Parts: sequence; structure tokens; C-alpha cells
Amino acid sequence: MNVHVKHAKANEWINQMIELANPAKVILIDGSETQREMLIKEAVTAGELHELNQEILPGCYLRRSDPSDVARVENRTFICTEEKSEAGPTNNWAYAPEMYDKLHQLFAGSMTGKTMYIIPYMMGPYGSPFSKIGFELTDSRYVVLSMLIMARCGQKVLDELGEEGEFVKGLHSVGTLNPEERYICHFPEDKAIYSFNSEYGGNVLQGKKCFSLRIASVIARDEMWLAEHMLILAIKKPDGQKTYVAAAFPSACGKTNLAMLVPPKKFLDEGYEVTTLGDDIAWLRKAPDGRLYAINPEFGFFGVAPGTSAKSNFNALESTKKGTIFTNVALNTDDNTVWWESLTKIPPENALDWKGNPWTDKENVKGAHPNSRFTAPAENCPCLDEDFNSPTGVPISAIIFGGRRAKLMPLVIESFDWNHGVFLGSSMGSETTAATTGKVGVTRRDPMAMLPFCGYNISDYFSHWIDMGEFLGDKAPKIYNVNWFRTDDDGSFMWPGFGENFRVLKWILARTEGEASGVECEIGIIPEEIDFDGLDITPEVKAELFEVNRELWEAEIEEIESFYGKLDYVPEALAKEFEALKKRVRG
Ligand code: GTP
Ligand code: SPV
Ligand code: MN
Repeated sequence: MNVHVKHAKANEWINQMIELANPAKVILIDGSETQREMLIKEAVTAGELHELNQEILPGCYLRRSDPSDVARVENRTFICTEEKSEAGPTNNWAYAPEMYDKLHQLFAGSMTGKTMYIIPYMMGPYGSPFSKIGFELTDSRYVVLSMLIMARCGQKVLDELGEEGEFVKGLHSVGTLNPEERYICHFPEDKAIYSFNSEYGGNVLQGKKCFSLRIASVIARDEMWLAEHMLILAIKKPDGQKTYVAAAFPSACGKTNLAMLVPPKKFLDEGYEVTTLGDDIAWLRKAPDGRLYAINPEFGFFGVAPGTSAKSNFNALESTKKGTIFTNVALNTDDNTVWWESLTKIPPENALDWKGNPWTDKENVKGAHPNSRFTAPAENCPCLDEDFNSPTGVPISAIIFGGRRAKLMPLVIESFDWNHGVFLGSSMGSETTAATTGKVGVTRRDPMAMLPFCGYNISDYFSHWIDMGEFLGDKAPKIYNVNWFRTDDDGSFMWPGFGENFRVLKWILARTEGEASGVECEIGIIPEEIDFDGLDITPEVKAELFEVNRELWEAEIEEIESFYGKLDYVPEALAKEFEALKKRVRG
């Protein structure tokens, strides 16, 4: 078995991997429609994909994954380096030479009798200085078909790579799906990724979290840019002027929803418009004009299905109407379409749940897995921004951090300056969700929403953020923190969220233009006035959305103290910010 690409180093490595995994057949993914259709046909015949109603959902398929393989596995995800200090205390570290030995044993013969697909893929637009190339060698047709949606793949990528270009190496094998022996390994020093015994999204679609965050964050540190877990959106004002914003929220905390939001009717009538550039990952670089520009390295959306409806996220739902792979949602057997919680008020009469069992006990059993997903081409999105494929990216005026905080965090605050903003990001807490295995609803520190995705020592990552502020100087974006998830004493959300979040964006927009006023408080700058016009909320709720409770902040300070205490070091600029916060809260 032998494969030839016109890049000596890539060629050599690919053939080494073929020798190791020993597939019966090797196919190079060329990005052609003919090849994609052939793979879909094979996947349907093999029972790997279920063909949905092609009249209602053309080109759409349902995939049921193994019930033990439905989310990212943080405890099986490793950063493998020579020195432990390079990975730092927030990552699972493995000594690179030992992990290579282990992986080479696991992968030896792992594709015997199977086909190896070689996917050349590019993260970022064609012809862009931001873009980077990788290869994923996999024995999963589902991974190939998903990668064809999520990244730019095929011959065009090989053309951009040329004979000398740099590339990230990636190997994936489904193995036996044994969760105990599941390995998601990153070797930042060699720019290599190995995934074994999983077939779920963020574990195996290597272009996404593995490359675009864990490996790219290391490259970004070395090259003085940022690789972040951020959506990118544009707000167009009635006068036609556009402003771009990037926002980092932890997994399943509202990035896709904010990226695609539909402003309330009043603002649409006034002529405001929101368009989407990305819903999960941003690469940000200082451009020749001195400002911070962002691109979305991805080509599709791997979005959370439950909660997505025509009302909550019209644009995301529209994006899933063709050419989409649904994973672990319910099957409506009346018309052979899909269903998930909140898609409609009333579930379908006859359905199979996400495991493929007749869904009879609708009271107690969920139809879709809470982390069920759609893999949809970005080009389907009705509000996709005209600059989605722009090689230069878009200039970012504001960076927003946020998370799920039932109490504590106000609806929105602005940081006093860049370093204070970095402090807000570094000390962020959020309640855990179903996007990763483990307990849901526990508050944990998730700095910049990057806890599971930073490929190196988090202290160095904080320093890098501080350095970026200096590098950008007075052209640095303003930094904010938002919280859509504050609850009342009954546990109900106090803020309507979704499209109404536009009101917060509008305040942020006005602030970046120096047009809105704010009031300094202990934790940051709070809006003097937000446009709540037409919104049915009581003055008490409004007040509570911005309340800063000193007792809760005292407890928060303890938690930050304990988190900072576990780090190798806290950059001086952040230690200073933390001291200043303590003084303001206690003062
Ligand atoms: P990942 O793809 O895991 O990175 O998630 P994400 O950050 O893109 O989250 P997403 O937008 O998919 O939202 C996740 C969940 O949060 C869904 O169930 C949404 O319905 C819910 N959600 C999103 N925005 C809001 C909001 O403004 N308010 C409330 N209450 N819930 C929201
Ligand atoms: C997330 O968990 O942040 C996701 C889904 O976007 S995954 O691809 O699994 O990372
Ligand atoms: Mn994500």
C-alpha cells in the first residue's frame, strides 16, 4: 500500500502511518462531489448513517454514536511534551516519548481490513496569511463526511500546501471505542494529533478543538497572535457602518446563539442587522493598520441541537435544512425527519430516541441526547457575513467573555482597561454543561472559555494575553463580560436572552464609539442605561440583573484565590488587578 502526494515530508509521514495502521485500502480525499456521494452511499449501506426524508431535508443524514461516546472526554485528553511545566497544572500531561510508545502500540494494525482515508484540510480561508494546513488520516467515513462540512478539504488544500508548506499531522482510529483506553493526544512540539477509541466531534474532528485551539494556541503564542474559543459577529447600524465583535463563552453557553441572533423587531425596523462570521473558534492577529483582525478557521457549524428552534435560533435551524449530519437526535418516524427537545413544543407522536429505541416514556426519557449536535455547512446560514471567506479577516472592536452564573455576574460589565479585561477572562467561572463528560451544573473556573483547549501552560497563556495588550496598544479592543444565565429564587432565567441579547450588544457598540455612559462599580463599568424599550421586565428585575452582591463577591474572591493558587505563577499584571478588586469589594 502506497500513496503519493507532492510534498516529500508529508509523503514520508503518511506512508509511515500506513505501515503502522496497516489498512487494506487507502483513499485520498480530493474534495470532489463524486467522491463525497460515493462515501455517503457506502455509509448508508453500512448502517453508519440513516438517510432522512430527502424531500424535507435534502442531503441530510442521522448518525447514532455509541452511547459511551457522546461528548468530549477531558480526562482522556492529553498534552504531551518533554517537560510537564510546558503543559501546566490545568492540562493532563504525558511525557511525549512514553505516549508515542503507547500510541504506536495501540495504532499498530488498528486499520487492518479497513480503509484509511487521507484528508488534507485547511483551517482558514484560501489564500489567507491566517490559514494553516493539516492532514487527518482516519478509518471513519463519518469523520470524513463531517470534516468535509467543517473544514476546507481536498485537492485545493494540497495545491496551497505545495511541496514545502507546513502541516499538522493527525491520525485517528475508531478502535474498539473502549472508553478506558480512549486517547486524545496532542504533541505541540511536533505539531501532531492522535485520537483513538472515539468517534465523537471534538475528540476526532481534529481540525476543530485539537488543531484550531490546542495546537494553534501554541503556534499563536510563538507567533504573537491569539487562537480562541470565540464566535465572531458583525453588527450593522442603520447608517450602514459595521462593527465586529468576538465572544468567548464555555461549551454550550450560547456562542452559536449569539453569533446568529435575530435582533428584536424594533431594531430590525430601525435598520440594524447582525451577521455571522463564526460560532466557535477565532484566530486573531494584529494587521498592518495596527488593529486586531479575526478569521473563523472553520467551514461549518457543529452546533448543539437541543434548544435550537425557529424562535430561539432561526438562522441555526435554517442552516440545518440541507447537507447536514445530525448526531444523537431523535428520529421522527412519521415523516423520517429529526427532533430534539424544544424544536417544537409537542414531541412527535412516533419517534425513536437518540439510541434508536422506540421513544415511549416521553416524561422520563429524553428524545435527543443533551449534547446532540448538527454538523451544517456555514454557507447554508441565512445571516452568514459577506466576509466569511475574506483572507484578511475583520477588525474586532470588542471582546466579550461570559459564562453561566446563576447569581453573581451582572448582565454586562465593561472592563476598566485591557489588563482588567484579561483579569476578568482569566478568573471566569461557569457552570458545567453536557458538552463534556462529567457532572453538569458545577461551577468551575474556565479562563477565557479555554480551560479544556489551551495547549500550553495557562500562566504563560495569561502572560501572552497581557503581552498582546501591549502589542496592540491603544488599538486594542475593549473587553466585556456578560451573563445571560442569572436566575431568580425559583431557578428561572431572569433575562429573556437569545434575540434580546442584542440590547446588550447595542450598548457595547455604543461604548466602543464613546457614545454611551457607564458607571464604575467594584467589579467594572456598568451601563447607566440599556435600551430595554419594548421589553416586559419589572424595574426590580432590571435592578437585580446589575446587582453586585458583596457577600457573593467575597466568596468569588476566595474561589479565584484558590484557582490562582494552583497555577505555576500569576503574571504580575493580573496579581495587581486581583489586589485592586479585593480592595474595591472590601473597601
Ligand atoms: P459549543 O458548541 O458547545 O461551544 O456551544 P455554544 O457556546 O455555541 O452554545 P449554544 O449557542 O449552542 O447554546 C447552548 C445552550 O444554551 C442551548 O441549549 C441554548 O438554548 C442555550 N442558550 C443560548 N443562548 C441563551 C440565552 O441567551 N439564554 C438562555 N437562557 N439560554 C441560552
Ligand atoms: C465544545 O464543546 O466547545 C464544542 C463541541 O464546540 S466539540 O466539538 O465537542 O468541542
Ligand atoms: Mn465550542
